[in-house]
Amino acid sequence: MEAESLKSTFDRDGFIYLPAFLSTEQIAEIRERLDRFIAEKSAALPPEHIKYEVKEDATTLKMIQDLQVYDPFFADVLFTSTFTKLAEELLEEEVIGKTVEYFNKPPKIGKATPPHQDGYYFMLKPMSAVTMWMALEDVDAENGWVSYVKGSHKLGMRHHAFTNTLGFSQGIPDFGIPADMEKEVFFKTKPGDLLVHHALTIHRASPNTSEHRTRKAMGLIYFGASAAEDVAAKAAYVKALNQTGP
Ligand SMILES: O=C(O)CCC(=O)C(=O)O
Repeated sequence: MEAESLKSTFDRDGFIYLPAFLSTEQIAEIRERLDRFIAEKSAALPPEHIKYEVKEDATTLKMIQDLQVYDPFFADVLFTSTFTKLAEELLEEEVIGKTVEYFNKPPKIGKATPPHQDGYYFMLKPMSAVTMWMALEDVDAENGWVSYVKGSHKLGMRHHAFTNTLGFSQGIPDFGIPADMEKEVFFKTKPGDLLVHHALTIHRASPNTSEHRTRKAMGLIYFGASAAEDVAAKAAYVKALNQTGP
């Protein structure tokens, strides 16, 4: 897809789907680096950067955040890559790479990702930010595919409330109204396929109901250089957190 039409699709739908954005070899390298990172470094990570479906059970690893802080390979992926260039094209400004994440949904117990808008966590003004989601293996309805509500980025921020999902503490409680369901698009992805969404696009992911398949993906977040912290939104969020308790 030409840069021009990528941008117009992104503006219209709030997301783009780029099949085979990375080659089989590139995905094999990322997976190998991740496996090595998990084997050698994950035990020493602070709890805010690593989460398990079952506490202290390493076989149920669900999420690692800020990989770029701990491993120069992932710093390169975030800062000096085609991902950065793509983020700049979509946001039409310089971008700041914020984080590289690893998402897994372990077989049978990998929970659904609640419907949410990343911007609710980001709290930016203007809301100039994109999230990228790269499939590291086959992902479909059985093991936790990602879905987007087409055009939802144009409708502002929906009400969010606390969820019980570790790593995704905020969700849209009234998700599921006809306007959501009619516009929801699910993505069956192969290793190397890339999804990119705007910070206001409503999205979620299904649970992993398979017996044996994992569901591995890499996430990247970029903020536009113009995006500043929305101090009022942040203060309201912190107040809500304090009222609800830990
Ligand atoms: O992989 C998932 O389950 C969800 C990822 C997600 O919410 C995101 O990339 O913003």
